[in-house]
Amino acid sequence: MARFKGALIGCGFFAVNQMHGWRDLADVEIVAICDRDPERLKIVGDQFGVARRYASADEMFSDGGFDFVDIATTVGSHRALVELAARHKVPAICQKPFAPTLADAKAMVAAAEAAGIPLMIHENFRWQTPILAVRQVLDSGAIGAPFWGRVSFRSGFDVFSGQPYLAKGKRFIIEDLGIHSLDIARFLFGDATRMTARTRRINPAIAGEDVATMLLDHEGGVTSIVDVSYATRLPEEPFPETFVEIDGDRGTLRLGKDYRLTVHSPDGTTQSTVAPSLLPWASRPWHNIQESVALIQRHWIERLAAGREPDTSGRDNLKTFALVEAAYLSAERGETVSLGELL
Ligand code: NAD
Ligand code: 89V
Repeated sequence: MARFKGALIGCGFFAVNQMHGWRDLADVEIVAICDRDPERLKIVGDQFGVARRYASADEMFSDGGFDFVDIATTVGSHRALVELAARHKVPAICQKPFAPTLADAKAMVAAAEAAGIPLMIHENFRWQTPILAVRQVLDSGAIGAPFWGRVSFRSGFDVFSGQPYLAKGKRFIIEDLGIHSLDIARFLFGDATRMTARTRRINPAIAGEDVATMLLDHEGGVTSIVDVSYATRLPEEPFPETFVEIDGDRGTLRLGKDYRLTVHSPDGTTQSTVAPSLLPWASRPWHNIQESVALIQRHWIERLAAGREPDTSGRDNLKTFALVEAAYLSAERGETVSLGELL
């Protein structure tokens, strides 16, 4: 029998990856699923053989019988569902983006803390194999102390066909994708203190910004650039690869196309490929993201078993989400925003 029984709310486009990830974990069984759309409930329930199916999260929680809940709905429902989990004292994972506003996100963290339940934000990009490889180089000291970095995601990939809601929101790329890149910047360079951002909308068919350029000051003295675009047409489409450049006081690191990692220092220059594995259920080009879903879910179970806070807990992710808010504020005002004003 599985040691951890889980429930999942939101059986949409991305949840299928999460269901695959759970199925691969020997200690876990998803015993109940919920979606207000009967078609999605049937598709996912049939594909993964889940008998308990609910149109209402309230009813699912009232019936209970699970040790954690995985919330895979879009942002508008995150606060209500995390608060529902907290009322039932059920540990919760919530997809990014955390919440519609920072005030909502803070309320969610407070609700989880008051209920004494762990809350993890499904911020999976820092769990990508190439990003973990970059972090390993930094930790090894090979390039010395970093003083400058760039986290870059520039693409012309049509994300709107799979996720049509992305074309409709007033906020787009920073809230949806930049949030991952900002979290990677925190993961590699530490927490940020100040943000300066500029945004553009190039695609006239969408409501939000599809280009953002952000300058961050980090606590340890690193200056970083986080730049994201869905309006960039390149000869070879890199979706969904994140490129990273880091200059340290001993050398440099570059993560480029096709997961090529170059590390240069007085010890020499090494080149390697730090590609993700193609899991049996994954498909290119999404496999990098899909593998990171499996890895973050394994991390959740390990920390749940150990009674320890996950790395991307709600408390931690407030600092990533504050960077999103700061970027929008900075772009709107044309000013630098101090994170201290928000947290
Ligand atoms: P989607 O619209 O395809 O799926 C969401 C599902 O949730 C829908 O089937 C909808 O009916 C259901 N739902 C919404 N509110 C509900 C409620 N209150 N009760 C029950 N069911 C409800 O969306 P998606 O593309 O799967 O995205 C879901 C979330 O995953 C978003 O927050 C998105 O940003 C995130 N996402 C994360 C990654 C990642 O790499 N971490 C990638 C893609 C999407
Ligand atoms: O990862 C995500 O959150 C996705 C995508 C890569 C398409 O931006 O929404």
